[in-house]
Amino acid sequence: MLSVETLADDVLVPDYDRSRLRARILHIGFGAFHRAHQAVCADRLAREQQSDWGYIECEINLHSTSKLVESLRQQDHLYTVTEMADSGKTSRAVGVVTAAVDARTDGIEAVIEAMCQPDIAIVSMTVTEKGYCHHPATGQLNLEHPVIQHDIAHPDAPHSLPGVILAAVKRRRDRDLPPFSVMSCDNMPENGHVTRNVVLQLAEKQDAGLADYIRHHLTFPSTMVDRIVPAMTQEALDTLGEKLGCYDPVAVQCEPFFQWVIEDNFVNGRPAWEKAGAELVEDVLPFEEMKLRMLNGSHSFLAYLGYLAGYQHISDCMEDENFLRAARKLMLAEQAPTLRTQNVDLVAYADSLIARYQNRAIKHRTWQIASDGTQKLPQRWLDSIRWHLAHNSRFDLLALGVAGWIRYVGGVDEQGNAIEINDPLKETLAQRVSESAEGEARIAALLSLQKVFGDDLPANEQFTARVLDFYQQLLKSGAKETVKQLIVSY
Ligand code: NAI
Ligand code: CS2
Repeated sequence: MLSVETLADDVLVPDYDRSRLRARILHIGFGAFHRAHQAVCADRLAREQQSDWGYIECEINLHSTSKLVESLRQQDHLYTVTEMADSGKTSRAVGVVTAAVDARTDGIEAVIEAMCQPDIAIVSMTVTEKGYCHHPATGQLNLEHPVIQHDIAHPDAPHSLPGVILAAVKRRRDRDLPPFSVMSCDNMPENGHVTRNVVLQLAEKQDAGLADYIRHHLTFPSTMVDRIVPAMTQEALDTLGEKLGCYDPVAVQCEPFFQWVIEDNFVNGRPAWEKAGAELVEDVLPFEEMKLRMLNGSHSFLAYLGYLAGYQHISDCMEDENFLRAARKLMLAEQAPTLRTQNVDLVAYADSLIARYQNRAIKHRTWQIASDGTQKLPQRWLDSIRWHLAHNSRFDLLALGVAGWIRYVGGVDEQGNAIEINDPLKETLAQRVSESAEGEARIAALLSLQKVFGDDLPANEQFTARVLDFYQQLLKSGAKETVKQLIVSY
């Protein structure tokens, strides 16, 4: 357990008066990313700007087995973040969390009540793409989703993110409390619009008056978030404990890089995030698109092809010259032309991404990034593919990515070992794989997943033929050779 007294001397500890903090932000999803990103920003503000913006951390995921909230409470809501560079490591204990609630142990009612504390001005979240219960291809709420069906029937005891937000908004309205802003920090294009959409669509099913209130009183600022934060392993926690001077079960490790672009649209105040490295802008979309397509798009490419090639981590992929060149080419030749970004040097951006991927001090598993592909592919690859089809331009690396994903969700690697597929549509994927013959039929079975590929892409022969070509090559020559053959002639 972490305690300030036993922390090593080189760990930065909160030097501000923690009792001055007011819990004004409630965050849903106490995952690795939030701990290393938004919470660190608030910690810097408290330390350097005497900010009093504190956090209540909440978990609403009833299927999780995580004991993080329990551990956090046991250590006075303190935990450490360690920035890892090839040149060295720096650790800090984050002190801005004032309380934590877990719906599994405390009940969802405790979460809703926490959201109704009068001081709460912002509800933010990192719940992964699937937490929004939307159709990834359209951004619309998935009304057939079991938790959404549950929340339509039980609005006062919700299980989903949109349901929990609605229950809190309703209660605050009925108690005449000021509204809060709702800020998504997940990797989705226009994440604020997606959140607003799912919340409003659920409200329409529950209480049209509430939907109207939300339209008039709440805002849903969009954000672009960036910092590579790999999932912790037991081994990483143990090794880190030696450096920290005590074992911290809530610890995270991350790269030194930090970027946060926020749409400046808050109804009830906000911290001065710009004083701790964030950018407040009118329109986040160009930033989100650039990051999602160039960073996340190349990440997913490396995840599927790299995993198949036997590379465990992103930094291992970077040691294969063909993979490095393929990732950079994908960014610059196939993603950059599709962007609306202005006044950004995209070549410099691509080079900075490659340098970040080469950081061997962080162990970012290809398997981790490969998870939830059905939720990630539309914004990372498929919109760009549509752009190329409309402009009649080359999209070979994107098509190879899709072929790699299909090969990956086939569930067996190039050595014949089972792949552990992690995806909310896992059963559907497995069924389509088992009911289709290897080759053309497999491609057709997976590309016809309308929730992911829409109606247009499966019907486009140029697209399906390209994917099939690469898929056959992957079966014949394997991922390493296929990437090599494509990149040497590109
Ligand atoms: P994590 O696995 O450590 O945490 C995921 C969090 O989401 C947990 O709190 C979990 O309980 C919650 N969650 C999962 N499914 C949910 C559901 N259906 N309903 C409600 N809550 C649910 O993952 P991590 O690393 O914190 O990443 C979370 C998200 O943050 C990513 O999906 C991405 O959108 C964003 N992000 C992550 C980065 C990273 O490098 N890890 C960087 C940039 C953004
Ligand atoms: C990764 C991202 O897991 C993934 O899908 O591509 O989480 C990536 O690490 C972050 O977006 C970097 O900011």
